Amino acid sequence: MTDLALLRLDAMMVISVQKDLPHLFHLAYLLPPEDQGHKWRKETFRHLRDIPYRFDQFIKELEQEIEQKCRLQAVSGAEERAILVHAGTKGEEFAKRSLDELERLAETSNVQVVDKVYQRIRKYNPAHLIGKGKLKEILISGLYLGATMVIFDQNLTPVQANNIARMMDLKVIDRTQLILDIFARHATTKGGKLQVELAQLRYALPRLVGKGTAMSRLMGGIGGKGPGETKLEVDRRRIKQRISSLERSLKDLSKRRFQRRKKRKKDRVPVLSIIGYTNAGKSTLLNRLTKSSVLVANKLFATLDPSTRLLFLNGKKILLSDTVGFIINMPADIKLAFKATLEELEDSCGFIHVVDASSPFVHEEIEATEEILEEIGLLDVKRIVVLNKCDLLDEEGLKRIRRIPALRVSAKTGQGIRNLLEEIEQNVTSTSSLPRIQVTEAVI
Ligand SMILES: Nc1nc2c(ncn2[C@@H]2O[C@H](COP(=O)(O)OP(=O)(O)OP(=O)(O)O)[C@@H](O)[C@H]2O)c(=O)[nH]1
Ligand SMILES: [Mg+2]
Repeated sequence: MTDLALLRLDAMMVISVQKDLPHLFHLAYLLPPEDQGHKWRKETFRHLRDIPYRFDQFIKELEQEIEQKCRLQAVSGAEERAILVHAGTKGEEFAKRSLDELERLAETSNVQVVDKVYQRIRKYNPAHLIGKGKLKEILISGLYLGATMVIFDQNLTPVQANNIARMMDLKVIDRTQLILDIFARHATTKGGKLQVELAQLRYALPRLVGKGTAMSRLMGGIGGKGPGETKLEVDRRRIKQRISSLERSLKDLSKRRFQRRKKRKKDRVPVLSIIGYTNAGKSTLLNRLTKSSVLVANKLFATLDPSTRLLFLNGKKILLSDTVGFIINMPADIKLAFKATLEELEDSCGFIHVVDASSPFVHEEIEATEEILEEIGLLDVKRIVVLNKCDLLDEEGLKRIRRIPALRVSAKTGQGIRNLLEEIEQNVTSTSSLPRIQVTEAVI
């Protein structure tokens, strides 16, 4: 069946032979895509004359039907067409949510999603994550839908990634690589770019097993972006050298940031960091509070480089710092790309935790943010929780957030901002006099 798909054959026939004579005729062909249906059919006949089709006509009709059902409107500007795959243990609702988020991530990276596949599994297969049968199915529907890549919601080990890429004949990436790709697109400062490149190379290194096609399929990135085809064709040694040199440059930058923060500390200007789930409206809130114009976009991970703005509150100076958003299942390798943000967080006397009140997953998003804070040891930092986008709430939304103890605001309309400013003022007065964390030099 894989050959049928990979070799672009209309049909295949296997004739078994017994005592030098044809015995059975097995005919296999691909079926037009149906939602839950089978992707292929196999029929067995005793005699050739039993085959009830006129072959040329049969194939022509089949091809027409396949083409009709597959004709998807290509999204203009999309660089790739991808099938998303979630293989999980947590049930359908979780999978659906996670796939929706993966789709938003893909779209942010200019990838058109042509299909989403969910497979419930009890145990991950160490060699290729999910069963070979399912992979073949994905491969065939990829062919139908003109997919150019498969994106796995689960992170793949180097072994899994290589095996799957070999089987698929399509580009194969995972969630981490997708997020790193977005980071690479969105980073603007020198430091941000270096950090993302370092994270990409560290992720790529154990996955480079040779110079075969499997490698370029794994490493090509989206539309050839990412670490870049040529860069990845250099051998492991050169990558390792590049990693060391990136680490050195980043250390220098980190030192400089450290000096800047030390000075800030000396000036005793308190820093409040605006944190929260990606796309919650952190940058919009920063702009609203400080009348500035930091980039705002309806995209995941629009902000990648922390930017700091000064806020005057009744003559008092406060620094507000915009940060990179968090996401559920933040892969460990991504955290490297967050270095500057993490340093900024460690230095803050408090956080403004912005929550998208209009998200159907508002509770999960709060939880994800708190989990990450706990992981990086900053859960005890004083937080002002702000439910943003309240202008978008309908009745159901209002019900959902009823019990969340937080300020209700809209960074867009300005609703509730006065209350927030008061809250900030009170908090900063009570905390800024006791610097929370000793500034220490960060090590990469
Ligand atoms: N309706 C409404 N939209 C908002 C509000 N605040 C932000 N938005 C929109 O939400 C989207 C994301 O806003 P950003 O400020 O970029 O969000 P962010 O949290 O900085 O996102 P990242 O930097 O990508 O993590 C943009 O399209 C904003 O216009 C609000 O109060 N109401
Ligand atoms: Mg932002």
